[in-house]
Amino acid sequence: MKKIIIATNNEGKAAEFAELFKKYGVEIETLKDYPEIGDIPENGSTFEENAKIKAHTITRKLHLPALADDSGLQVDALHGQPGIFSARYAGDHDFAANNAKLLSELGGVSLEERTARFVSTLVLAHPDDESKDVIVEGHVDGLIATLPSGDGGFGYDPLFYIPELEKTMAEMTMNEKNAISHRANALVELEKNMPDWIN
Ligand code: ITT
Repeated sequence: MKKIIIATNNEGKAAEFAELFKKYGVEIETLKDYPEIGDIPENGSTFEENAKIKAHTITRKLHLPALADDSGLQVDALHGQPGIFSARYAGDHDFAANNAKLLSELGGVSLEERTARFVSTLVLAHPDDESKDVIVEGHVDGLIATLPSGDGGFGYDPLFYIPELEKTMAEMTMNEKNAISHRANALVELEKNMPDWIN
């Protein structure tokens, strides 16, 4: 069976990728299966740079295909913040604190002006040749709600409201989220650009 290492420690992302890859019969492993790799410093200045850092840390150490996602929330009223700092906006991977800070920064901003998008940049990295990497991006538009709602998903999902579905992402099942999410949309782009070397 084909195996791809997903360059993530985020269990929410890993669960979504496992579901999204089911139909390919691809075996998924994550950084949790390779504790010797340790923390990867994400010191790039764009989603793409950070995704490359994560993917290449794995390919250089393991010489296996690696897929990295660098993602985040861009809020228009905050000039695109938290952006690449989404995971550590208030506290490192402290989702409750990050959501509380977002609500406080948006205090007094009307619902119509709370437009935002989730962005996901994926890098599928060749085991030994970085020139053969595939880089794609996906996004999903929504609004930042005034109160958190729902307990599914992770991160900013309880505040990310999709008007067409009248739900926050945390109120969706994983299948509903995977039908519209930034990561799923990026994966559709990856499918269109799947490299021959993957076989
Ligand atoms: P890895 O680097 O180990 O993959 P991470 O959580 O640090 O995990 P990122 O550096 O890409 O991942 O940061 C993404 C942050 O953006 C994530 O921690 C959330 O705060 C937010 N985010 C990304 N996708 C999201 C989603 O689908 N739902 C809610 N929040 C999301």
